[in-house]
Amino acid sequence: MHAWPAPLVPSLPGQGPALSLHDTATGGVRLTAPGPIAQIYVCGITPYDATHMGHAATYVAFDLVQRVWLDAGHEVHYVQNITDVDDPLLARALETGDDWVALGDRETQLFREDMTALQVMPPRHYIGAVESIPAVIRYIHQLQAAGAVYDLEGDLYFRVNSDPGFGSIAGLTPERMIEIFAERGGDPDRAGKEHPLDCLLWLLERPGDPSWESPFGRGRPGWHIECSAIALDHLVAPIDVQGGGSDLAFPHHEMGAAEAQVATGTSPFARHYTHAAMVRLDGEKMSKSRGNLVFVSKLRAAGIDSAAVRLAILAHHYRVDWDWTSDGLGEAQSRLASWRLALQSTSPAPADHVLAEVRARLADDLDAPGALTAIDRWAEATHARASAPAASDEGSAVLIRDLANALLGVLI
Ligand code: 5CA
Ligand code: ZN
Repeated sequence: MHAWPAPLVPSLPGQGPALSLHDTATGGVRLTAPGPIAQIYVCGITPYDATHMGHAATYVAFDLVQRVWLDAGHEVHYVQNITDVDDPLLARALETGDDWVALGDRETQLFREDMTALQVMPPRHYIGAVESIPAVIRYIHQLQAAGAVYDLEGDLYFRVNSDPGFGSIAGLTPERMIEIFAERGGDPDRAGKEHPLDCLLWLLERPGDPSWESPFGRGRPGWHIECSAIALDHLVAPIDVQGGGSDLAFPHHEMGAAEAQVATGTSPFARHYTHAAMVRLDGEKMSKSRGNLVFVSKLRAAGIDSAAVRLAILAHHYRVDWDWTSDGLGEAQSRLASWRLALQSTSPAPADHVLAEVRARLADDLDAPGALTAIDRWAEATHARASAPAASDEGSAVLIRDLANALLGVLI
């Protein structure tokens, strides 16, 4: 699939520091240590509805990872999937009478437009589940060769315990794993499974469902193997970061990593498993299944500046759950107006230390709120000069504009 156009990223003087990032598996913040090429895989959308603020916040968080790495001098290989065939997409198409392909194409295109408006840098490879079926088949063969697969009435299951590391990412008790697996698309109670947590690799054709030819019979891939196969097909394990929202830590990332580790014999699959917090509306997780959604495209259609939407997201640390509110958007709009006014000042305050501060804040586990505060202070100092003009520092306004754009993706 094609991704979306890359925003222009201005170059900044010097180089940023190495990025420290939270890792769910170890429960702490650690330095990322990519080679010249940093490798990241971030789980993409299931395109049965438009991009909501929760999706936007997750992709903005990982966009910061890409921007900080680029600023630190790395080349970044970023891969993202589109779950363009899966139960929720097929169910929605059935409900609305849409063709499931047309529905997926339409929502994926809207997502591209939303990401473009939000200045999210595109992945280098943007890969659909359907187009990755040959890769899925290859990795299922590798899992079979490792003795990690069994057949249940034509469906193929992965033995999660064939990976000795299974369970070490989310760190849940067996009871919690089974509970959450059932809530998030799993089938712990299916009769005949060797272990309740074993997960589907290949689902034999069901009447009315789309299906593809394979050596295992006509059918379609399971969810977790889709992401493992796409990641392994375009990146080299171990990758630096596996990312997504916190709702993916278990079972998706746990099971996907186990599959990748058994298929390649390389462990870990990722050095960091990093998860963005959940965005809520009125205290409830924003989710397509609940329907409590604020769409990026609706805000755009209402004429809201996407830079303000991005600032409203960045005002929250990516690891703290938060509520989307119109007050929060209003604050972001005021902040943007204040920054824009300061940029037009005839005597902007000095800015060299702001670059160092924004870099330091972002490199410290993506402290975007701290980075915004550093620019706020510069804007306040500039506003204060308006009443008591000081020697002008014209280059500083250009530097602020460029660093807000390059590091935060905010077009002032
Ligand atoms: N296609 C799968 C991943 S392979 C999927 O989870 N799709 S999704 O459309 O449901 O979600 C896309 C991304 O947005 C995922 O990383 C998910 O964790 C994240 N996400 C979903 N809801 C929220 C929310 N309310 N807040 C923050 N992130 C969210
Ligand atoms: Zn995924």
